[in-house]
Amino acid sequence: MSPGPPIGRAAVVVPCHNEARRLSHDAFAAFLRKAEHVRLIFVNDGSTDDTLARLHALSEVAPDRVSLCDLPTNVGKGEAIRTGLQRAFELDVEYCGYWDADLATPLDVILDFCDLLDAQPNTEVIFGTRVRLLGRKIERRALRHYLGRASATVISITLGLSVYDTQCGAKLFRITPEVRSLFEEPFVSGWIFDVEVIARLIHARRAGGLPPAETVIFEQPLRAWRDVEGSKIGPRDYVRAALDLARIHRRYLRR
Ligand SMILES: Nc1nc2c(ncn2[C@@H]2O[C@H](COP(=O)(O)OP(=O)(O)OP(=O)(O)O)[C@@H](O)[C@H]2O)c(=O)[nH]1
Ligand SMILES: [Mg+2]
Repeated sequence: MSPGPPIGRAAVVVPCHNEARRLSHDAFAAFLRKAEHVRLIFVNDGSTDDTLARLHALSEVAPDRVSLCDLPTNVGKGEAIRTGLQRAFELDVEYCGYWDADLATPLDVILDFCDLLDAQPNTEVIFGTRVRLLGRKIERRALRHYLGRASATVISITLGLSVYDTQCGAKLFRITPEVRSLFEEPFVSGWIFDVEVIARLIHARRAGGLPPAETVIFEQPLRAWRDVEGSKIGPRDYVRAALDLARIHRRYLRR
């Protein structure tokens, strides 16, 4: 018997660490009502505030389309997302991804990304990209913008890939064996695990003699993105990111 079309289009993981204050019940509820073919997988990552109670309330909006993973201790964003994606891979959906809980990128963009993957069969990965083009609404603090641009330049050189924005928390993947394999092993990096995902893709494609990573990654400039108060990223994360980048290079990219 043929398996038939998948029952859902996408399952999107939302990592949450102490997000009780920032989590917008109304925005998530409205999206769930509208996007009937999208499932949300919330991962509560050892929060010590009311995040879990807020997530339970949200799951009642659409119990069949909201999953909740509750991790007793904090494992960090990358590992939380990896845990959520393992759950996504078990679902009957075509696409999976992850989205920041602060909704810096509006949820509706998930639907645009689904349409892009539908229209571009060779694309495996869509990255939301914060480019301050005229006519877009990219509201980012100046310091974060310039630090972001400097980091992106160093990351691009290290990866040997001119990727504009690795750190935007809005990404969607086509579920293929290759994409699953990117999330099989724990990450060696922290905050810049997204860079490690790309490095794994580059490494796997080189090892398999496949066309390079840039043939399957598509960066999509966002129409709107806003800096939401309460970011957990601080100066120490930049230092750790530099060390992690060196580790990523040693592990996946040294020829
Ligand atoms: N699971 C988990 N998620 C985290 C952790 N730290 C941050 N996050 C999540 O990562 C997402 C983005 O967090 P932010 O603190 O806004 O950081 P950011 O978006 O990378 O950085 P900004 O550009 O400053 O917004 C949110 O969904 C957070 O809940 C963590 O330790 N564990
Ligand atoms: Mg944020």
